[in-house]
Amino acid sequence: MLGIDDELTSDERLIRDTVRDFVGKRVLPEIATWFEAGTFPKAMARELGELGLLGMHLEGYGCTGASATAYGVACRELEAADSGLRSFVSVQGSLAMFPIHAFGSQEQREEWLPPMARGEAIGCFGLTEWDFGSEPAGMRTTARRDGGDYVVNGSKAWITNGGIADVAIVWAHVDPTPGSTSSGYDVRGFVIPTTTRGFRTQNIERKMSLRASVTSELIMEDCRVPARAMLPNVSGMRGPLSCLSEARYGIVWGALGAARACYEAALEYAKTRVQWGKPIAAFQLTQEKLVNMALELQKGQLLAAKLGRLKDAGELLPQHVSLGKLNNVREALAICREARTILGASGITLEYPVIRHMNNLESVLTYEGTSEIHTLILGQAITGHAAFA
Ligand code: TGC
Ligand code: FAD
Repeated sequence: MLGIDDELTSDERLIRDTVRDFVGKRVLPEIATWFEAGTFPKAMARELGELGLLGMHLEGYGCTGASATAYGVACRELEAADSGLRSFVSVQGSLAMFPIHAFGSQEQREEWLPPMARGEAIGCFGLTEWDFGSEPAGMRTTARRDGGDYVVNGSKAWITNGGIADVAIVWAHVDPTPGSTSSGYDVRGFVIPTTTRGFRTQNIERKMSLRASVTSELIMEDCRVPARAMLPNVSGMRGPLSCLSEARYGIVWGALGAARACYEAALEYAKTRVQWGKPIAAFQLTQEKLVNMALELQKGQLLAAKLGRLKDAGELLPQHVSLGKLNNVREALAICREARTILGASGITLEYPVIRHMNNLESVLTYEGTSEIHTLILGQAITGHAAFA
C-alpha cells in the first residue's frame, strides 16, 4: 500500500522476484503435502543453492555477497511459502555457514563453505539442550582435550536440519586450556561432520508446527574430533549469540512473508464468501480485521527495511534485532490468527495456507529467543538492568 518495496535497489528487486517465482512454481504446489507428510525434501537444498540463496549475505567461497536487505527480502519471500523453507535457509546460511565464515580457520572455510553454498553439504547448529533453552550458557555438553583431539559428550535438542545434516556446529564447554589464565570453563564451537563416530541424531516427531522442516536431537557419545575442528576465532557465548543475531534478523523479514500470505488469503476469501447476500468483505467487522492486518504488515515492513539499512551500514545492534523479532513475529502471528477467523471453518484445513502458517509461527515465536527473552533484552537495553534471573 505504501510502496515500501519501491525503495529496494534493482538487485534486491531481482532477488525478490526470483525467489517469489521459484516458490510459486516449485514450493507452493507441493507445500501442503510436505507439511501433512512431515517431510522436507532434501533435494530442495541444491535448488536453493543454485539460486544463490545459501549464505547469500556472506562474501567469497562461492557465496552471493548480497546486501542484508536482499537477504531479508529473500527470507520474506521464502517464508511466504512456508516457515520451514525459510528455516532451512536461515540455519544453513546464518547459523552454520556464518560461524565458519566469521570464526573459522581458512581450512574450515575452504572445506565447508563452497559445498554448503551449493547445497551439496547441509549444516545444522546445536546450541539448545533439553534442560537449557532460553539459558544456553548453562549447557552441559563438554569437549575434553585428549592429545591432539577433543572428545565431545552431550546432547542438543530441537535442532533444525539435524537429521539431514552433513555437518553440525556444536557449542560445548571446554576444559580451560593448559597454562591459560582462565579460571572457568569456556564455550567453544566445533565443526563436526555428522559421519564422525560417536555422533548420531534422532528426529523429533509428532510436531504440529514446522512440519515441513526436520527437527532433531544430536547425540554425542565420546565423539572424537581433531583439535582443528574447533572454531579458532571466538570463545564464550559471544560466538553462538552472534550467529543468533544473524538468523533473528532474517526472521524479522521472514515472519512478514507468512503474515502477508495469510492476509492475501483472507482478503481473497472475504471478497468471494457470501453470507446474508453480501461478500463478507462488505461487513464492517471484516473490514476492521483486514485493515488492522494491513496496518501491522506495513509497520512491520517499515521496521524490517530500517533494520536492513542499519545492517548494511554495519550499525545494527542486538537490541535492534530483538525489537524487530519481537514485534514482527508477534504481529505476524496475530495476523495469521485473525485471517483464520475470516476463513471460518475453511481456515482449519490445509486447502488454504492459513493454519499452516499460523501453526508454524508458534515455533517462530519460540525459537531464536522467545518473545519473553526479547522483551527482557529490550528491557535491559532501556533500563540498564538485566532481569533474566
Ligand atoms: P551475555 O552475558 O548477555 O553476553 C555474552 C557475550 O555475548 C555478547 N552478546 C551478543 N553478541 C552478538 N549478538 C547478540 N545477540 C549478543 N548477545 C550477547 C555479549 O556482548 C557478551 O560478549 P562478551 O564479549 O562481553 O563476552 O550472555 P548470556 O549468556 O547471559 O545470554 C543472555 C540471553 C538470555 C540474552 C541469551 O542467552 C539468549 O539470547 N537466550 C535465548 C536463546 C536462544 O535464542 N536460543 C536460540 C537457539 S538457535 C535456534 O533457535 C535456531 S531456530 C532456527 C530456525 O529453524 O530458523
Ligand atoms: P524455555 O527456555 O524452557 O522457556 C519456556 C518458557 O519460559 C518460555 O515462555 C520462556 O520465554 C519462558 N522463560 C524462560 N526464561 C525466562 C525468564 N528468565 N523470564 C521470563 N520468562 C522466561 N535450537 C538450536 O540450538 N538450534 C536449532 O536449530 C533450533 N531449532 C528449533 C526448531 C524448532 C521447531 C523449535 C521449536 C526450537 C528450535 N530450537 C533450536 C530451540 C529453541 O531455540 C528453544 O526452544 C528456545 O530457545 C526456547 O527454549 P525452550 O523451548 O527450552 O523454552
